[in-house]
Amino acid sequence: MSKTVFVLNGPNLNMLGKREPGIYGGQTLKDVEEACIAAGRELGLTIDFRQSNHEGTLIDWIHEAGEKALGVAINAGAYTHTSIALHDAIKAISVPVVELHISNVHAREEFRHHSMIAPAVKGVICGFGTQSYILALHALKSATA
Ligand code: CA2
Repeated sequence: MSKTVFVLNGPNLNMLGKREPGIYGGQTLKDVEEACIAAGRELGLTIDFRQSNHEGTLIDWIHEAGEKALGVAINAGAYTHTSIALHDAIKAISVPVVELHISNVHAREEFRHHSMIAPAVKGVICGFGTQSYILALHALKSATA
């Protein structure tokens, strides 16, 4: 059985650590990737970490994960709040998907309070800074044990 977990990142997350450190912290996406790989090693998971600014690419990767991954942790960025297509892609695969956010979206603007993908995922983690990624990996590990 595959031990690979896809960690997918949506639009603008390539800017992490370069802008808005007050909201998203000072770590770059590369730092987050390294932390996920290290946590994955502890959990016995291989991490396939990716980022795209394009909705269709994220959808292709979700389909790919459905074929070859144990599960998916996804920070869909602003597509979280808009994308029926991402919702449908998650519904189309049978491996568990954990939605995650660095910030507490519920403590921010009203338009961030609703997630289009939340009804399609196993569970949601938000508000723990970049530690949300590590918590999502732990959640996936227990969801697949
Ligand atoms: O808190 C999160 O992880 C979000 O998914 C981040 C998204 C936002 O649209 C969601 O509502 C919550 C934004 C990602 C953009 O990241 C940036 C990082 C640094 C500078 C600019 C953007």
